[in-house]
Parts: sequence; C-alpha cells; structure tokens
Amino acid sequence: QDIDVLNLSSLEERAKKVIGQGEFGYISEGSDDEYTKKRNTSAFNDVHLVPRVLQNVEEPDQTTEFLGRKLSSPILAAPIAGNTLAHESGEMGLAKGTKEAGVMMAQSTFASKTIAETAAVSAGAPYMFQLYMPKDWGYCKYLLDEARNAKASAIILTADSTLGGYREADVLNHYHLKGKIANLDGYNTGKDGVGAGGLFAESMQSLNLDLIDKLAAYSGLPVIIKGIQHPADADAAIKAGAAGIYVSNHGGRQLDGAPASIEVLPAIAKVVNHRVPVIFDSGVRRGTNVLKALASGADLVGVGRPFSYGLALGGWKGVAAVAEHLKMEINIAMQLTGSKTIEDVKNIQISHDLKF
Ligand code: HOC
Repeated sequence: QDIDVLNLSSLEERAKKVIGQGEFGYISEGSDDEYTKKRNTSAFNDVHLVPRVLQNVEEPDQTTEFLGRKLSSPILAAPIAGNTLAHESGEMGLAKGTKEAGVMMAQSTFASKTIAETAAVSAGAPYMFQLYMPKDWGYCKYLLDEARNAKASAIILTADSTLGGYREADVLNHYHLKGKIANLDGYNTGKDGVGAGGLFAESMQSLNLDLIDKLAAYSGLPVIIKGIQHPADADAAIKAGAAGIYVSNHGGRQLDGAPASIEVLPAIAKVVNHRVPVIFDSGVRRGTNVLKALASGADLVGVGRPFSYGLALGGWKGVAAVAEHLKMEINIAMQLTGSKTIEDVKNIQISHDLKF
C-alpha cells in the first residue's frame, strides 16, 4: 500500500502501531543503555556541510555505481535480520521495493526468506549477501553457493557479531528469532535463548583475517568486511584481501559505548585511501546524513530500521517510498551544497576537515 513519508524518523512511531510488541522491540532496540544507538544519530549534528554557491547546479545527478552496478542513488538497504517481523513479504518485499527504487539491498544470513526466494524477486537487481560465519563449513558453502546463484555482487562478512549484544527489549518481551530464520532452517542448535545472542552464539566461530581469502576463493565473489570501527582493522582487512570496508557499529546493537559510526568514518576512509570502496551505516535518517557520510569518505550509505518500518507500513511500496523520500532529500541537499554529482558531494568541505 502507498505510504506518505514526512521524514524517516517519523516512521518508527507509526510502525510501532502495526508491528507486534516483541517484533518492534527486536527491530528498534539497541544494546545496553542504547548510548551508541542514540549517538549514531546525534553525532551527525556535529558534522557540518559547507555549502558552495554559484555552482550552476540545476538538476543534481545522484546516480552512482557500486561494484559495477548502476544505482539511482548511493543508498543501500542495510542487511537486517528477520524481515517478516515487519511484514509477511519479508526480504521479498524489500527486494521488490529496492528494485523499483533502483537502490542496492543486502540480505542477512538471518533473513526470514531464503536467498533463493529473495533472488526470485530481485532477479538480478543490485544485491549483496551478508554472511554470519557459521561454524559448519559445509553450511557456509551452501550459503555462498546460494548467494552466487542469486547474482550477489559481494559477500559481506559480518565481523562484529560473534555473539549478540545484550538487548533488554528482548529480555522484557521474552522475544527471540527462533523459527523465523529461513536460511537457518534445520541448522540451529535447537537451544532456546533470549535474543539473537542466545540463539546464535553457538553457531558462530571466532573470526580471523584468513577467512577473507577462504571465502573469496570458494565463492569467487568480492568479500567486504562489515563492522569495521578502527582504521587499523580496515588496513589489515585490505591487506588480507578484503574488496571493501563496511564501517558500522551495527546500528548500536552490539558494543554499547562504541563511538558513532560517523565519528570513526573519516579516519578509516583516510587509511583505506581509495584502495577499495567504503560502505557506511548506522544512524542515517536524512538526506543530509547521506551527504555527510559521502563527504567523510563513504561510497555507499546504508539505511536499516527505516526500511523495516516502511516495509511494515506498506510492504514493498513502503520500502520504495522510503528510498524515494530519501532521494528527494538528497536531491535538495545536493542542490543546496552546489553539488552536481556524487563526486562533487564527496568533495564537499565538512567540519571534520575545514580548510579554506
Ligand atoms: C550472532 C549474533 O543483525 C541483529 C542481527 C543479528 C545479530 C546476531 C548476532 O539483531 O542485529
């Protein structure tokens, strides 16, 4: 169904009315005291875009390319677990909505539709697969095969989640994802747990840099490392073969007390130094946030919860509406900063780096 979007933040209260309490708690929560979750959005206010004028901008062009895929905008529907929590169409609704809007989507291992079901809808549209590394290499190979069949542009290896953060909404609601994860059917340990950490901890293994080559060699796909928050980790990952760096603190759902993602992005982008593309997420709610991330060194900007809320409110049309609204805000911000193209946006002077 069609939905009106005033802004991305306002979708949360509306979605809360149509999603079950446990499901809403899971989607919206951060870990511990939610310091990092809140900081992700508020820290954008400490970054300033310095506009240029008289730049002869009439129709900004926000199209871009990522890993050879043409996109209508540098927006990624960031990987989120269990999208049927928001809407029965789950990742299939997300795939249709993002495809209609011409933006990239990433599907989580913990999705509630299988990779094949989602691929049938996305049908070659820009798509990446987010891998939570299982202990069982046979199962991992199955996931990688499915991702290759789904024409994934890349495998995103989740590096920040060998266990889940402590999330109190799940404790209060006695909520967990068990039984809602299509890709893990028949694979769970069968142990009950409260929250994602309790459910999946025993399926994960400790992660190390050698995995990058192993995953790339088996899948034949570029491997992007998600959850990078330190420049040294970005450098080490690239030296170990990473084809992309994904700066994220998991929407404030993992280590509470971590800095906002936008605060660490400039230093990481500096170390990456254009060797590989940089994806960014955590806290993006405005078109100006997208510009701030691009001007701080990102090539693709992920948005998480707002897409779930759009999905909850309007199925695939709600997803497309979120993307189109964000594109509209990006368009205004590009015009007002004097940016004709995404390359121009990347060169906007920001307060991280004010040099006149
Ligand atoms: C392995 C435990 O991304 C979330 C999801 C799943 C996290 C699983 C972590 O809830 O943030």
